[in-house]
Amino acid sequence: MGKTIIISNRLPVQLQISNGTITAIPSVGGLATGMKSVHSGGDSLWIGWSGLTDEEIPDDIAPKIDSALAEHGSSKVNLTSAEVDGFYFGFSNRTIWPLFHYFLEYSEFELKSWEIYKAVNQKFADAILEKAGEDDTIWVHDYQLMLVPQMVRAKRPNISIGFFLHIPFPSFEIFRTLPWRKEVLEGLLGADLIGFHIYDYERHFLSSVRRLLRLEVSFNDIYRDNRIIKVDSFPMGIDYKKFSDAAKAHEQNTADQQSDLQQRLNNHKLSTPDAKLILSIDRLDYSKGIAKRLNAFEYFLNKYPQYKEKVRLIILAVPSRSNVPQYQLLKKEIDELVGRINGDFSTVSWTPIWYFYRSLPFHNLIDLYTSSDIAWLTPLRDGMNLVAKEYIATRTDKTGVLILSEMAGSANEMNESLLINPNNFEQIADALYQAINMPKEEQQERNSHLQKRLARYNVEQWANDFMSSLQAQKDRDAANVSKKLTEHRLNTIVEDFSKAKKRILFLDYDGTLAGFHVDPQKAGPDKELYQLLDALNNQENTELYLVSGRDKDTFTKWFLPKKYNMIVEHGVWISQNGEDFRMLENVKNDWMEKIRPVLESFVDRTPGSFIEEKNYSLAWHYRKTDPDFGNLRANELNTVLTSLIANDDLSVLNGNKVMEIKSSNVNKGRATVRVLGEGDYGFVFAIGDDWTDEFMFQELPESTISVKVGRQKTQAKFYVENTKMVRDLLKRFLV
Ligand code: GDG
Repeated sequence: MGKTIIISNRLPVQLQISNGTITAIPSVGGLATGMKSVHSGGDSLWIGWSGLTDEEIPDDIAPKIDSALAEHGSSKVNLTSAEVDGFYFGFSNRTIWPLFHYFLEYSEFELKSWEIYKAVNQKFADAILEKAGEDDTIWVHDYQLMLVPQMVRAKRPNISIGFFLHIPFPSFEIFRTLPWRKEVLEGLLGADLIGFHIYDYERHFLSSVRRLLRLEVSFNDIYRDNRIIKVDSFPMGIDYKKFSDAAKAHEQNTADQQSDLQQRLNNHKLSTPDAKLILSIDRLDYSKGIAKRLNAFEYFLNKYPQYKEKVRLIILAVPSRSNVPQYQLLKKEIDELVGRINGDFSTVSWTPIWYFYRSLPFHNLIDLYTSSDIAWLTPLRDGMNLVAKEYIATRTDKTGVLILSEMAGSANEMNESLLINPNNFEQIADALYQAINMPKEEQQERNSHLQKRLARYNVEQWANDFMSSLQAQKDRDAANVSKKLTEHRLNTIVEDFSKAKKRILFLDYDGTLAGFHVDPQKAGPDKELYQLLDALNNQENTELYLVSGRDKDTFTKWFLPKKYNMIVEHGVWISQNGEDFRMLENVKNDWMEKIRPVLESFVDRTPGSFIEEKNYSLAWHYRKTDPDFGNLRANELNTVLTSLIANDDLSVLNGNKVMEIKSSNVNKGRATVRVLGEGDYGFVFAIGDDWTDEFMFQELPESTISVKVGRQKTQAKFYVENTKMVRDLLKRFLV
């Protein structure tokens, strides 16, 4: 069992330097807590930036930092201040953060910051590579490190890598605007498991992968080269016990144990016993919708003036990224709004808004949560929003109302709260009204459901769930390896090949000998392939057959001069020793008149699709269409054709992004078996990549060495990963 390596931008410890000595204090954030079960003892390591740039660390202190961090199972990545600027304040927070939160207009696409982002990601990857063993499990966190999985994978193809994104993954329409969109996707796809908070982000990600990389996606599995990458949602929880225990302890505090803030809150309650406290806590970030919330509060006071002097809004805005210009502007806007609203509405005994721009210690956070009647959280976009969960966890008597934006990931699991659209002031004002007037019993009823759920799926559960899913992915991988054509198995096959007196090789063309091309007519053989096939064809006692669904004219042009044996159109035609094609099966094609117009109507209505007409079959190709739309249309066509061809001796073959209609008694299996009957072969080999090749794998004799290209469900005995491996394998038959 290897160790677990956690990687995040920041380490879960804060460094303090004073008088030449270093202290590392563990942080108490949600992630650090959640990882406790994963990051414990000597079998785990956390890699990240310490928060101090190289310039800020005096030379004589550097080694001391390493040992201080090592005591907390941590190891640092060194960053210069220029790197922090380009990577963190630049690309991460001026490009990805706004883009992924749908603030397209704030996103800056600067080549220089992208270059620094790449270089810093490489630094993190190198730090992992330096520490990681083959059996280790790597868990990479968040949007600052999206290229790390592939960078590690490139050097350690078999290591287990998980990635979790803490922020939303935006819709394809937003994501596609990023100039480096493919690189980012490819970076992430280095992982074995990619986790998001909610299904919507997962769905957006899969859609981008299919559209931009054109990869095959089946449910939540992505097929890429030789690997299957799993995508799933894991809604992050909180350390429920910590918050509920803190709230319980808080209740027991005697008057002199109470904080100044708590005493102020108590005074407020005493002076206006029927007034409600409304709480809003966020990092000061435009995604959190603080300015809009203030405007909505003003709207509420105007719509329901009876609540003037009866409500008080406490805003805690925690300073964040204050050297990014948008954040400075936002700060100014909020300061002004608070000033104006307080100026407009205050009375001698009442200020509607209490505004704190600072970070408060944990016990003050508990003061606020436990004293507020309503938590009002209205982000415009939020990956999850843990504050909502924390508020509910501190409500020991189950009272309190949560008003939550439906744009927060947590809204998915917190249906019992009052969900609002943060742009709808009318709805927000009414929700505040409802919250103020909600009977206690109803509050308790709603919160008891929420509390049960949050207590069960806490942050530890979340982390364990992710880790076991990553482990399951590793096991699934291992289970598949039994069919992989390993070096050892290949040696035995080559030995059998050499011993056999007569050998026959059935080779599919597209997707096997040559890669796919969006335009099939352009996917002609390359020089290297001709050389390989020539050499195989010239082998003593070896018969080579190209077995393809392609039309005979194309193969005549490409291969007839080479005198390779060929079976085309799935077995309608055969050519041996350079002779012209002759019919292998007696088939008709008069049905085409009926089917062609149907396919044409699909082509007209499905941009990017086209018909390939062969002598005895018709194929509708949809590789170039929008992937979702293409699949939808393929299903539709399937239904139409099934009823149309019911009385004909026809069948529909669903290939790789192609549907082919042809005579039922023609297939590659039947054709190859007929050829096999013409001789006595001691070694039979068949290789192919798609569904139509399965006929060969099924119908050829049991002793056949059958090989599938790509790791998919198959009747073949072995698989190889891609067309390059096919060529390498065939070269082994050259003696
Ligand atoms: C990102 C995603 C996702 C806040 N003020 C103080 C304070 N806090 C603590 C809260 C809470 C945390 O900070 C904030 O977490 P959120 O989830 O609300 O928001 P982000 O910081 O934007 O986090 C977010 C999260 O990652 C996890 O995946 O939910 O969507 O944006 O725990 O309690 N803590 C203290 N003083 C404060 O003044 N001590």
